[in-house]
Amino acid sequence: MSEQTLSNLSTETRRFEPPADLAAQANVTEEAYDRAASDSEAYWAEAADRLDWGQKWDQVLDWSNPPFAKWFVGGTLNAAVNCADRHVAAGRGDKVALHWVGEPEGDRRDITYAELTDLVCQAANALTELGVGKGDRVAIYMPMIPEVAVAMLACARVGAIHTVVFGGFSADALASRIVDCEAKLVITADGGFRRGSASALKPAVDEALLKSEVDKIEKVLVVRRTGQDVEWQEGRDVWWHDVVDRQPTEHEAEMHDSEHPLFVMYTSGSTGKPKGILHTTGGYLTGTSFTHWAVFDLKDDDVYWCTADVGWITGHSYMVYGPLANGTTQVMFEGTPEKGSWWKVIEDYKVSIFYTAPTAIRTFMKQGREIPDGYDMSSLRILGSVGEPINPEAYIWYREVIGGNRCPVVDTWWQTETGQIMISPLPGVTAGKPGSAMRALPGIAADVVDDEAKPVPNGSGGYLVLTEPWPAMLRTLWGDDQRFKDTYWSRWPGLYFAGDGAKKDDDGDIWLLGRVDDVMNVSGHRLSTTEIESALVSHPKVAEAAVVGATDDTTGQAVVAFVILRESAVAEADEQGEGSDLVAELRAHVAHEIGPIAKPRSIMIVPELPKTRSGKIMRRLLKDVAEHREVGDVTTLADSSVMDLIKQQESTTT
Ligand code: 6R9
Repeated sequence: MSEQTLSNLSTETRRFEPPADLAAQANVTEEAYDRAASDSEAYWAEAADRLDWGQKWDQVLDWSNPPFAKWFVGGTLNAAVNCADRHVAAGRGDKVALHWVGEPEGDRRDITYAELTDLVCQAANALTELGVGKGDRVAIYMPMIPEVAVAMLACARVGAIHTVVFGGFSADALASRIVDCEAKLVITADGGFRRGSASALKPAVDEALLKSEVDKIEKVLVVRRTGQDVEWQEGRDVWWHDVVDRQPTEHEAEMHDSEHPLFVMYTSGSTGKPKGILHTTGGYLTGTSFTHWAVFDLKDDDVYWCTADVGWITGHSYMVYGPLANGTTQVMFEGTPEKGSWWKVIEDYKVSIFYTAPTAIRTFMKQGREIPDGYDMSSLRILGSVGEPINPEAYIWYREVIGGNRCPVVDTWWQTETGQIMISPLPGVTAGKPGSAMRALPGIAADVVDDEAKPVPNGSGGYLVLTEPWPAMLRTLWGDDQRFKDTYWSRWPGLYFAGDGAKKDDDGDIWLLGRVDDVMNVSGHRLSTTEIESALVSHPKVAEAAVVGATDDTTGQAVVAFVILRESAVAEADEQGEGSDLVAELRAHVAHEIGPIAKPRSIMIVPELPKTRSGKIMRRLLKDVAEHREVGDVTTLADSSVMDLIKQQESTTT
C-alpha cells in the first residue's frame, strides 16, 4: 500500500473504551488472549464443552494432513439437539427462541424452545417419510419464515446436508446448486413477501427442475406462506402442512460424528462456477456458538437481532446455529426495511444486541437521524457490523445515533469459509477504533504478510492470512479438494489466504482494506477502494460511495466513483440545479483527505448502487460502466433494475 493511503486511516484517532459496567461482567476478558495463545487446543476444547456431546472427542485437532482439518475427532453430537432439545431439557422450554416479524403489518409469531423442538422433530420425521436420510443433500429455497430454521435443523437432525439458496436467486442459480451437490429434495414455499407484495418462489423451483441436468430431485416440499396459486406436479410436490403437521413430535436423534457434514453454502468465486463451501458439525457448532457468546457478550436475558438473510453465511452462523445453540431469544424479520421499521422492532421487542451490515447503516444515514431519533432504543447494549469494512463515519453514526453513544460497536471480520467470526473487538475488553476490526479473537491466529509471506511491521499493509486452523473452518469445497487447495492454500504454503488486503496500524491493530481484487494501481500507487469510499462518505453530502479502478491509458488505472447523496443534499442540488460544482467539491475533498493521487477521474451521482443480497457492492458491474462495456451478469443483484438506472444516468451525463 502506498504511504499516502496508509496515513489516511492512521489519522483516525478516536477511541472508545468499553463501558465499565459491561467490562466488569464481560463473558470474556483480556486474560483469554494469553490463555488461548499458550494452548489454543485447550481453549477450543473448553468452548466445545459448552455443547452437549453424545460421545466426547479423543483428540481436539487432527492437522496431520493439512489443509484438511478434523476437529473433536471421535466425538459425536447432534446439532439440532444442541439448538433445541437441550434447552427444553434444561427447563427453558418456555423461553422464546424466535420473535418472528412477518412483512404484512401485524403478522407476528413467537416460538418457544419447546415449540421449536416439536417442530424440528416433526419435520425430521417428515424427511424420513420422504426418503431423506443421513448424508443426502437437501436444497432449501425459502423466504425468511420460521420454517426455514426448522427445515435446516430437521436436516441436521437426520444428518442430511442442507444447502440454502437465497430466495431471491434465479431458477438458474438454484439449478446449478442442486446439480453441483446432487440434492434429492427441495424445500420451498409458494412465495414470500417482498416490499409489500407476495412474490412467488415455487415457479423458480419448477423452472429449475425442468432442466435436464436436474435429475436427482424426488420430492418438493412446499410451505404455504402467501396462499398464491402454484403449479402442482402430482407425485413430486407435497405440502408441508399435509406432511409435516401430522407427524409425531417425538423423534430419536442420532448422534453424528463431529466431522459429519452439516451444510454446503455456495459463494461466488472471482471466476468460474460458485464454490460449495463445506462445513461439518462439531467444529462449526463450537466456533459459532462460542464466538456468538463471546463477541456479543451474550447474557441469558438478551434479545438478539441479526438482520442477515438466512441464505447468507451470517444467517447460518449468527441466526440459526450460533444463537440457537446458545438458547438465545432472537428476532427474525421477514420484510425489507421501510423507514423506521427496524427501529420499531428494536423498540417493541427491547432488542439488546443488534447485528447488521455497513450498507444498511449508510442507507439509514442517508435518510437522516430524525427517523431513528423517533424511537426508544435504550434497550440496546451492543452493536455489531459485518460484511464489508465499516467506514469511520458510518461507525460513528451507528454508535451515536443508534447506540446512543453507550454501546460498543463490534466490527466482525469473517467469511463464508471461516464459518465463524475471526477478527473483532471484544465489547468488554477492547477500546474500539472506528473502522478497525482490531485483532484476532482469542484462539485465532491472523497476520498481515507481504508478497513473500513475511509478516509486515506495524504501520504497513499487505495480505490478510490465517496461520493456524480454527474449529469452524471450511473442510473443503464440495466435491473439489483440488480447487480447495488451489484457492486458499496455494499462494503461500501453510497459510490460509483470505483474499483481503489489510494493514496493521502502529499498535498492531488490523484494518481491512477490501478484497485484494479491489485494490487499484494508479500511476504505480496502490490505492484501496475502501479508503477512497471512506473519504467520500466522510463528506457531509454523501450517503454512500462505490469506487472502481477503470483502465486508463496514462495512469494504468483511474479512480471512478459512484456516489449516492444524502436526502438533504439531493433536495439542495435539485433546487440549485447544480451537479458539476458538487462533483468538483467531492474530488477536492478526496484530494484533501487522501492526497491528489486518489482524486477520482470522474464521479457519477447515482440513485442506487448495485448490491448483492448480502449487501456487497458489485464493483465488477460498475467497472463495466466505467470502462464503457456491456454490463455483465446481474443475476445475483438484489435489484437488477439498478444497473439500468445507472446506465441511463451515464448516457445523460457523458
Ligand atoms: C461474513 C461475510 C466475506 C468477505 C471478506 C471481506 C468482507 C466481511 C468484514 C469484511 C471488512 C468486515 N468482510 N466482514 N471486510 N470488515 N467486518 O460477509 O462472509 O459473504 O463470505 O464475505 O466480506 O472482504 O473476505 P462472505
